[in-house]
Amino acid sequence: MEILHVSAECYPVAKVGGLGDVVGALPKYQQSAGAIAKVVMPAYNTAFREKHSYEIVHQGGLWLGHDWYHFNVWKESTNELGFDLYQVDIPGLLDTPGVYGYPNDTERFLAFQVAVLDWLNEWQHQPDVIHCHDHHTGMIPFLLRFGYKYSRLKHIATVITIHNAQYQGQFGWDKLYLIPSFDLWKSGMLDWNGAINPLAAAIKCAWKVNTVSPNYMEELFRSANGLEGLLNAERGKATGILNGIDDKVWDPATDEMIPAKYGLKDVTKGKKANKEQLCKTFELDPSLPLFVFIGRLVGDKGADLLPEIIGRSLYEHPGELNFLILGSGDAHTEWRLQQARQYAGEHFNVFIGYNEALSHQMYAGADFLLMPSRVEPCGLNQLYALRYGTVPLVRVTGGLKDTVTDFGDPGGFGIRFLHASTGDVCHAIGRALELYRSKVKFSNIRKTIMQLDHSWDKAAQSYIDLYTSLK
Ligand code: NHF
Repeated sequence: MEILHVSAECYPVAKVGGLGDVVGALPKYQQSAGAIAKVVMPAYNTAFREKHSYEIVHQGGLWLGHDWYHFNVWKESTNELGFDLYQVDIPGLLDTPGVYGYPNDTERFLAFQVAVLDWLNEWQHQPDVIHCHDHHTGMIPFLLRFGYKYSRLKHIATVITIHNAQYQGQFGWDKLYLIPSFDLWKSGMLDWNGAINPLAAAIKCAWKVNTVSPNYMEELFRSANGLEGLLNAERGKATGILNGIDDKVWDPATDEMIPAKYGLKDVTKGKKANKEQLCKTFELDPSLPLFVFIGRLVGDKGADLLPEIIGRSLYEHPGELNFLILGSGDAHTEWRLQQARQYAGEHFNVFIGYNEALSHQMYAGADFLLMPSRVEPCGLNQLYALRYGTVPLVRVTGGLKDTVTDFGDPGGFGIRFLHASTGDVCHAIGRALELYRSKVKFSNIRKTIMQLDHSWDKAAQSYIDLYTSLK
């Protein structure tokens, strides 16, 4: 079985969020499970591009409305990712330093998808399954089904994975002329609530629809930013498969990015050494429990609550805990956190930006991870935290509900709360402090969580089973 993943992100080539981690890991594990898995993505102008060599495997051209673009498909030569990586280079459109956020994103990703299909149309080597990820690749199932140019490819099964239904890529009907190669009477398949909606088109046209945790799929049936009616209509082909993590990149015993590596047997000692390093760098008190938040500082993740949570917790538990935050996003939240530094003195610090090595050090050195997410389709951070013996405090939503139990329940290990509110999070922090004080219980929980298996092995097989059911 041969699978081609089509995605806007793939770690380590280009990553904005969890989508990049998934597409950088899943194909490796699918290969280990006996399938052939490849990835095709845009060729952005990134550091990765500079450092690697490529061979051109295809050259073509496409019309985007009235504009003609040349494109090349490159194959990365060293194959160091553990799978074949193809990149679509469209000079003047895709060769941007960043992934998203450009005024012509609609045009950029439409051109990317058309280039992928034009290439596949002429390639001898066609996959059995095209696995699309999120709305940036959502036009592919539509074009494969209805694009008259692509009749050679119609037999290829398509799967769309929804990583976050908040983003659907809608654009106006005035841009219909940008979409090539289909009869206008099929345009109803593109429509949802009066706009062209690539995610809706994918849900309508893909052979299977899935999302990244079973509970998030249940939530989507109830409310999916306007797509719930459609998802319910397509219920028969919808499923949820829990993401895994790359347990080779995220391995506390071998992680090159953390100062003191620790094995599964020696949680406490290794944790202490990492925490001391981290607290030294960020001028925090290493004798206190350390709570961290890692990720995008946006409303979906509940990051706007952080300044208040920190202020209130430090007031309620003076001199009893530290906070450290890593991330970037909403400018106002960034500014409020930087301001909070002034009143929280030695008990709080923040690093605004993206810093991969620091994120590893924080999982390794922290005692608790905060995830007050309003929306969390799967969440990978809680899984990284578990692997590094850091206890997650999570809102019971999406994949967080599927992966974190509460230490108050028999056999439970994390801390769960109901609402993305300061009150709920602060209450959870109070419970965390109690747990921290019960030294033996806390240490046992750490040992337990480090041994949970969240690798991709299981999910990779579930995806292969899903593809097999399509034959
Ligand atoms: O884990 C990868 C990620 C999810 O919850 C995460 C999210 C975006 O919001 O599937 O995609």
